[in-house]
Amino acid sequence: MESYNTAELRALDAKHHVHPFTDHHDMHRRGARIITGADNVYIYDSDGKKYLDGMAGLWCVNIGYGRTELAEVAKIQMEQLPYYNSFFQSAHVPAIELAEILAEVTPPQFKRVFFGCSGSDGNDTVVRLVRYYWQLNEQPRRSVIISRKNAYHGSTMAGASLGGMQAMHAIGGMPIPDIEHIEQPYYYREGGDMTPEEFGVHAAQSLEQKIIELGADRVAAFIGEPIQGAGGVIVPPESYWPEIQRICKKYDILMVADEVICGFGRTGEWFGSDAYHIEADVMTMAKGLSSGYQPIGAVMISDRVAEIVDQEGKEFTHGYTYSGHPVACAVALRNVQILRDERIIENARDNVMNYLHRKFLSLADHPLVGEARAKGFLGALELVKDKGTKERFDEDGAAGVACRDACADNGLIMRAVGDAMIMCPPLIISRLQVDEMVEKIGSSLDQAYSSLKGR
Ligand code: PXG
Repeated sequence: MESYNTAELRALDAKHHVHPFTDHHDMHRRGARIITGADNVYIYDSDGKKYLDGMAGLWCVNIGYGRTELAEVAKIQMEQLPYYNSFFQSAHVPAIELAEILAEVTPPQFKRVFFGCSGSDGNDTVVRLVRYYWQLNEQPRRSVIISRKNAYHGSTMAGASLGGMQAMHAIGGMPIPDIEHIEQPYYYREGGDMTPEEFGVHAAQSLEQKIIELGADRVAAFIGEPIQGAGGVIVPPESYWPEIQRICKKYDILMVADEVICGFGRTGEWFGSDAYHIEADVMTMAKGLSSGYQPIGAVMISDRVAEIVDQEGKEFTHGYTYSGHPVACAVALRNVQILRDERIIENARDNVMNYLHRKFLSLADHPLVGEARAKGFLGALELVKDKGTKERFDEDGAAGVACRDACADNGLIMRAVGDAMIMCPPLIISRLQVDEMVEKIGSSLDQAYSSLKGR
C-alpha cells in the first residue's frame, strides 16, 4: 500500500484548499480526514484506517466502490473521444446511448433527457425549463415555483433558492424572485397531536393554501424530494404524496421530483417516484446516475413537457459546455447497465432491505434515540435528551456531532444533520456488513450518551 505523509497533506490542504460547507478553523484544528482509497462499502484514509462508508460517499456511490469496469469504459472513451459537445446539431454515441437507457429505466412518461454535470445545475435547468414551458403555453405569468422549507436542491443560485435552508438564504440575494416555500412533512418534530396520516394530508395542504394565496395562474411548478435527504431524511407519511399529486392536478401545476438522492435505487425502487407513486412531469437526477464515478446530472422531461423541444422554429436557450460529456455519459451508461443487469436494486430490496430496517430500527431502544426511521436504504436517528418530551440537548447539533465523531473513531462514516444521525449505505451492503454498521452505531451511541450526560 502506498504511504502518505498525513501531516504534510493536512498542512497543504489548510494552506490552499477551500472546502464546501466547512468550518475551516475547526477542520484544521482537528486535521482533515484524507481519503486515499476505497473498495466495496469501505473507504481508507491516509493513515490506513478503514471505515465502513455509511453515507455512500455523499449519498451517491450506489453500486459501491471498486468497480473497475467503470474505469475501463472511462479510459476507452477518453482515448476515442475525450470531449465533444452536443450544441449546434452535434451528438455522440455515449450521450445517445445513455439517453436511451434512461428512457427505459425511468417511469413511462419520460422519453427525453437534458444532461448537465450535477444536481444543482439540473435544478437550474428545471427553473428555466418550467418557466419556458408556460411561456410556450401562453401563460407567462406562471413563473412561481413552490418548494418546501428544509428542502435541499443544490448550491447554485437557483438550487439554493429552491432549497429551504435558511442558513444558505442568509448569505444574501436569496431566494431569487418567484420561489416560495411551504411546510415540510416532518412528522417527528411537527406532527403535534395528529396521526401520521392526518399530518401528511395537513402538510400537503399547505401547498393548496399557497396556490390560493398566490393565484393558480401564477404558479408554474411544485418541486420536492420524494424523501428529503440533506434536510435529515424526512420520510413523509404515506398520505402526503397522493395529496400533493391531487393538488397539482387540480390546479394544473407541473410536478417536479428531485430524484438526486432518491433515484437509482435509494428507496428500494428505481426512483422515489416509483416508491410513492408520484407522477412527475420533470425529474432531476445526479449522484446515483453514475454512482459518483463521474460528475453528471440529468433532467428527465415528460411527454407533456416535451413540447419545449417539439415546437418548430423555437429554441430553449440553455446549455452547459459539459452537457452530455462523453466520458461522464459512458461511465453513467455502464453504471446503469450494471444496476439493471445485476439486478442490484431488486436484490438489495428483496434480500437486505427488511433486514437493514429491523436492525436499524432496533436502535430506537437506545436511551439517546427519540425516533429511528428508515425507507429503502435511507435512515435517520433523532437524538434527544428526553424521549418523552423530545427535548434536545442544550446546544443544537451537539448530540449529532458527538455521535458522528464517535462513529468515525469506531471506523464508520455517518452524517449528522443537526441532531439527526443519517445512514445511506451503498446498495450492495451485505447482511453481515449491516450487522457491522449497526453494531458500530450502537457503540457510538453509547459513547456519545456518556459524554453528553457528563457535560
Ligand atoms: N438535489 C438534492 C435532493 C440533493 O440532495 C442536489 C440537488 C444538488 O446536487 P449537486 O450534485 O449539485 O451537489 C442535492 C445534493 C449533505 C449534502 O450534506 C447533500 C447534497 C450535496 C452536498 C451535501 O447532505 N445533496
